[in-house]
Amino acid sequence: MTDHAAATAAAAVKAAVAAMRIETPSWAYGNSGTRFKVFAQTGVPRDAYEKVSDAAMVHRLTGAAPSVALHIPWDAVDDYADLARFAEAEGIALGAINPNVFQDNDYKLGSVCHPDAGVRRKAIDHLLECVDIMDATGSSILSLWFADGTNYAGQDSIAVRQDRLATALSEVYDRLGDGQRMLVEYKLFEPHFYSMDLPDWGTSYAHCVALGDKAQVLVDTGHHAPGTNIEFLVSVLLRFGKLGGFHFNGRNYADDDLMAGAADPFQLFRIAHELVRADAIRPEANVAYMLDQCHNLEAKVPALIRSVLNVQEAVAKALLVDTGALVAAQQAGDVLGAHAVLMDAFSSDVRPLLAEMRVGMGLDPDPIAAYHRSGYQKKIETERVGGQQAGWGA
Ligand code: LRH
Ligand code: MN
Repeated sequence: MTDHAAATAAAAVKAAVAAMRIETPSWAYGNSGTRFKVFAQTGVPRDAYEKVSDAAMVHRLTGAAPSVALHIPWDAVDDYADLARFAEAEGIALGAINPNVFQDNDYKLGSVCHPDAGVRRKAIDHLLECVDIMDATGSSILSLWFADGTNYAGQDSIAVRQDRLATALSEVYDRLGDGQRMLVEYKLFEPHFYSMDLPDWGTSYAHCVALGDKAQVLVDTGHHAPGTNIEFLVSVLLRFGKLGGFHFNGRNYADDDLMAGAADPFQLFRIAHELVRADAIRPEANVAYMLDQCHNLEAKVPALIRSVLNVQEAVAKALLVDTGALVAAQQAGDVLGAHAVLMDAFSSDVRPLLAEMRVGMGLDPDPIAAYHRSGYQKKIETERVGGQQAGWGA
């Protein structure tokens, strides 16, 4: 590749990564853990406003995280428009609205799939309330995840629960306003261990097709059976225009919710490769790139900064794939040659290029170092004393 071609390619990578937006999750700033223990951390936010401030700090240092997703009621406030104004003043926006129909005692046997019509009504009303919140915050995404499922064969009718799910989704779909859409997340197991009513991309896809254009599939990278080829389903969903967005995180075993790219950076790269090939990185492609993580041991704000950088690095490597050489090798049936083209890109060190990109954006080339130099961690640990630390309240 000539120097000029290399410079042009580098500029294109920097421009594409700089334009990418990665939404952080409010709940990642709060305390989290497992059923064994939640290790509270000093400096953790006590309310949605402080979570927004932490998300704004991630954006200030990365320039890539201009919105924060909310989870209701974990982020419930009296005045959502005021919270949106506060976020704007902090330099970010409020993003996807996540209803919570998995923590109320009434939802033991499910929420929208529950055998009892009264419980289903309660759940649907909460989903509708979250669309009202979208109207107040200016959010365009209703991000739906249902813990609904069963633990033993015969516990309930798989088919009847699907009817209940379809009925609920359809009522909420009809409530969506202009510019609003619903993303339907699936999960193979947990908290149920025989059936989940939305266990896989196919079930979510089928419901989204039945609903219409405003319904798309949300791919949480931690929600698949071990060995699942996630980039394959991503490619298929893109082909059918039904890939609404991601919850990026890292996992080794189950829904570990570790930092994106920390456990399997090669998988994140392969997913990014399918996104780049489909020209789906640019904001206009309308794929919602979001993180969904829990920082049970590590400091939360720097962990989210690290995760944003990991996604940027995976995408930058994918943008470096020599597409011409790849297609030529694929057409020629040159198995090793084609694989080598991809591995060349994956093996390239994109960190200097991304550091350059940040300098070009007026940012510190090393956001993690900048965070430690900022004194922000000390500040929040000193200021945020007393009150009820945010968490999952589970
Ligand atoms: C379920 C899930 C879902 C969120 C929750 C915080 O495992 O991925 O996206 O509601 O985590
Ligand atoms: Mn998720």
